Amino acid sequence: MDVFLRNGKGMLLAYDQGFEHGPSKDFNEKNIDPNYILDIAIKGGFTGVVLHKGIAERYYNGKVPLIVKLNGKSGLVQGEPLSTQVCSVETAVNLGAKGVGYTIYLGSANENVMLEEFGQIHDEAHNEGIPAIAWVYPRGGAVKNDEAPEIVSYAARVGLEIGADAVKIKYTGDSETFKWAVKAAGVSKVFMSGGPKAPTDESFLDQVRGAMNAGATGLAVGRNVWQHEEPLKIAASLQDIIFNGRDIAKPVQSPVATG
Ligand code: FBP
Repeated sequence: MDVFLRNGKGMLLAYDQGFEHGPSKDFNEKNIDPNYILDIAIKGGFTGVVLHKGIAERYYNGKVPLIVKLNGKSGLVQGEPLSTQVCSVETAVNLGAKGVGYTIYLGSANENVMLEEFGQIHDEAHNEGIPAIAWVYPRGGAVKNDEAPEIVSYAARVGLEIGADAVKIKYTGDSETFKWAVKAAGVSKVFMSGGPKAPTDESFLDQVRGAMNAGATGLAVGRNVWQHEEPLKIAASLQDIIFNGRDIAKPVQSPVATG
């Protein structure tokens, strides 16, 4: 994971929501353009950018280390979630990827398909000498609350057990419970997932402080940055927390739901 870290910490910019959510509710005139996001990735000091192959192929400029997302599903589908592979490790590497990402909907009736596919891409990625990063999102009828500490720590643990070099998990709402998730992840590096845009900058930054205080390696964020009116301003605050540890020891006053 070193290629995605600065002083052992990482800040990844995720831009796969056009596929996952569609080009309406998340997007505006500016952030619908992939060039806008790549510019934020560079100027905002991100240590990695996450793209699907179609955008990587046509827009990626090589300036920030690339993670190609290997699976995806649209937001149109109903029922137990299943996200299957849409890009090979080989194609990702040819596009310049220094890592690959894959989402597993843990707890879904279809989790077996995703766990099996991740096992394959993990081996292929390691044969290419690049990390395999698992987005482990508990979801489906069996999962009542995907931010409950015991569910998030379960996701983190599965990340370790399937060999993920890094695991991307939701915040539990407070630093104390997130510490257990980080412990459960063992040597798999933990990245907190951003989630929908928080009501205020401070409420989002508090979540990030809480995650870093708990020992997370960093943050993988999309909407809270590129939906922001001043993305570089929020990115600067994030850098200060993630790389400089600014105020991470400050107790997080009230748990903030990530939505
Ligand atoms: P955000 O910071 O915008 O939440 O992005 C992180 C991410 O994991 C994306 O990679 C992915 O598209 C999205 O969240 C999935 O969102 P949802 O939880 O709604 O499926």
